[in-house]
Amino acid sequence: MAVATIDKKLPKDFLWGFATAAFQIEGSMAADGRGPSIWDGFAKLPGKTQDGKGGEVATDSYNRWREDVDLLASYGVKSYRFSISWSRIIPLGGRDDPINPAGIAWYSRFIDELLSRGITPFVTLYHWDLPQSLQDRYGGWLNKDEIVQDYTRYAKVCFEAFGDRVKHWLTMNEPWCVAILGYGRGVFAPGRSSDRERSPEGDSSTEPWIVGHSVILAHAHAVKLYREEFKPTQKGLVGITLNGDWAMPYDDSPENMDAAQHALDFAIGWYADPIYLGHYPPYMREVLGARMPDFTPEEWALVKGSSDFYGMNTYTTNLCRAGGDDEFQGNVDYTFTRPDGTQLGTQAHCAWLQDYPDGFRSLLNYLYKRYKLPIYVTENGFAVKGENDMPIEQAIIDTDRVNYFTGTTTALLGAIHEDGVDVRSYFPWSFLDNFEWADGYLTRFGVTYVDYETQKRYPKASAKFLLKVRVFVPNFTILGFSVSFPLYM
Ligand code: GBH
Repeated sequence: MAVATIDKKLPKDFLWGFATAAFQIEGSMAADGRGPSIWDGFAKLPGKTQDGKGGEVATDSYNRWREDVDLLASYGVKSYRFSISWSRIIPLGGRDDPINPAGIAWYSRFIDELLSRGITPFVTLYHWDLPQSLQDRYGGWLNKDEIVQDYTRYAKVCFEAFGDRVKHWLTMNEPWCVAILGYGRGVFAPGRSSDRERSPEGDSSTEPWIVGHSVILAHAHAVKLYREEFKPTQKGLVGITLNGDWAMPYDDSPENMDAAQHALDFAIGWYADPIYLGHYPPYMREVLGARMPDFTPEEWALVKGSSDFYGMNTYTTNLCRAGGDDEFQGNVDYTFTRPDGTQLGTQAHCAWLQDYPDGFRSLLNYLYKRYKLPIYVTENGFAVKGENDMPIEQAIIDTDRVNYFTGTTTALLGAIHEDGVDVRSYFPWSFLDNFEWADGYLTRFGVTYVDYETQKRYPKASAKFLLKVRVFVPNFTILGFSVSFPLYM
């Protein structure tokens, strides 16, 4: 590990804090006039979540918001990334549907509370919880013309209501997941897929690409609106955040070197190339042909340059081998097992996640070189294997997560100070253990342990690691346990 970088701190105006999303923490699905979202019903269908549980209670943050802000403040964060629930603001979702003043009032008060504690709100407009009524009326993201207008109106209502205080906006969280997991694999709401055991309808060969297309356009229209009508007075930044993990060739054979780039094209380039460079990755067109919807020249003009920064969510690194028939990964095979049989890193609770900090640094370099914009890291995190089965006092000594964050923050400092990458924020996922989508509550990503019986919050050892990176606190105590970070001593 690059120990030499640890005497350098994060830049002074660097935004760091923790991230969450509305559906994963709020609960109170019927409170104050909220309308249903596509995740409300989907999570309750048999077999959709591992524990059969949905978002009814989650971490009860709709009620416990004061306590949550107190806890955030105690962690010393500068910023907090959260999302707004569309169906709390416009319960039926559509451009002619009524606005819900109670929903606006809730977020408004929450934002005021953050600001009064010196915490900068970093707001996601769409983190997967589409109003159910838009799905029912016209198929949600499948219907480009309708959804673009409805989403843009929702964004407008938010800019109007909160933009005097919110200066960092994310239009969308991880459109790859919206399209591929929602309409390809069918594991996320609305759960459409060609797999008839999973879904009564859907076409995984066409729908994900249509959905991705709609998401890009909706994003671009909202950004245009912000820049024209709000930015001149509100002076904020607006962008999109994309998921994407580093792709490393399995070995140095030419086909596996190509495979790594193909993986990046399908995971990241699908969205980032249009938005930052103004074209689709040629390899995607080659694989998808006419299934890839194109933009008109007017649309291309709107899409290109439609993000003020690169929003980066990243968790792991995949070793990439040519071949396989997983089109959603660009027909690239992923593994964590090196040719010599060793593992890339520490295995997380989720099969898709291993700890590999060098990959985080490589990805930062790749994105900065290719897209040439400041990078905001808006998610990064780790779920400790078996954490949910441990007694609380053991779970909160989350050594694998501390190691993970030690690695990524060291890589972050290296990228900033040694490689010259312009990184402006770092938001570990997540502030709290929460509703982990198809995993239900069995997978815990939080730096705060949530006891779902009592809703009591317990800071884990990882909770204050960033404060340490910033000011080098030698060690600290949580619930009577002394926690130390050897790397920084
Ligand atoms: C983030 O996605 C989400 O933004 C956040 O809401 C979530 O809680 C957090 O991660 C932790 O999971 O094996 O084909 O199903 C992370 C990006 C991309 C990671 C898809 C899991 C699984 C691919 N995710 N990936 S697949």
